Amino acid sequence: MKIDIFTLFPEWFGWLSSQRHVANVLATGSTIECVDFRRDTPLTAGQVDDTPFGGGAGMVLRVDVLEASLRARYGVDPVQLRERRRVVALAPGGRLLDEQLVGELAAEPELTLLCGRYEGFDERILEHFASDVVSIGRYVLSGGELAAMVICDAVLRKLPGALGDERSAAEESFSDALEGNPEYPHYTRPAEHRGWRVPEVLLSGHHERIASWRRERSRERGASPPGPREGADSGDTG
Ligand code: 6GU
Repeated sequence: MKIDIFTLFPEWFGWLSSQRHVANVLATGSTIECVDFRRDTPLTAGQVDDTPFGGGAGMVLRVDVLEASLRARYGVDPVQLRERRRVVALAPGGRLLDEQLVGELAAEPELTLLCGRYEGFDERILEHFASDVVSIGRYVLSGGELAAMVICDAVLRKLPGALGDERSAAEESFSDALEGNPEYPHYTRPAEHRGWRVPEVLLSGHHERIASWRRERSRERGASPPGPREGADSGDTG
């Protein structure tokens, strides 16, 4: 998979590329390349943003700047680009990233991620250049870079060679093998710590019982997602 990331902070992605499972995938021929869209701006002094029409706080990324950068990279009108490859703009109000979307993106041979900053993108970028607008949750980050890294992490670990043990991806949370449910609980040695015992079935060596116990726990977790931990301070002072 070839991932291009349009960002004002290309150096941040060096850290991502050095992480073990990402590095493993990059060693198999996948790439993460960053395009600093300040480099291709047609404006003076590296300007990429401007004040919003209608007034208000913050700055907005300009459509002409993104167009120049996409054209310089791909040599085509960016309006046509999204017919050839997914062009994903990262914005807090977009489609929520989930395992389904991660799977869709992981199936693409090439991806383009657009990272906004400031108050966000001029709407015409989303309307005319992006194939998808994606959010990683209903809260506001200072820019799309961390969201782009989340997407890269989640997508690349799906690819062959990312994980040491290929089985780890098959039965992980939200996989088809677990009917889309979260993963079952894991335990390791010691079998008892401060009186907290590992469930007996896991020590039984009985593979079918273990498998069915795990399926049940996974289903339970899917049916009732966690709230605050029992006994933990909720921070609610009433
Ligand atoms: Cl994709 N961008 C920004 N700026 N904030 C976010 C987000 C994206 N997803 C959640 N919050």
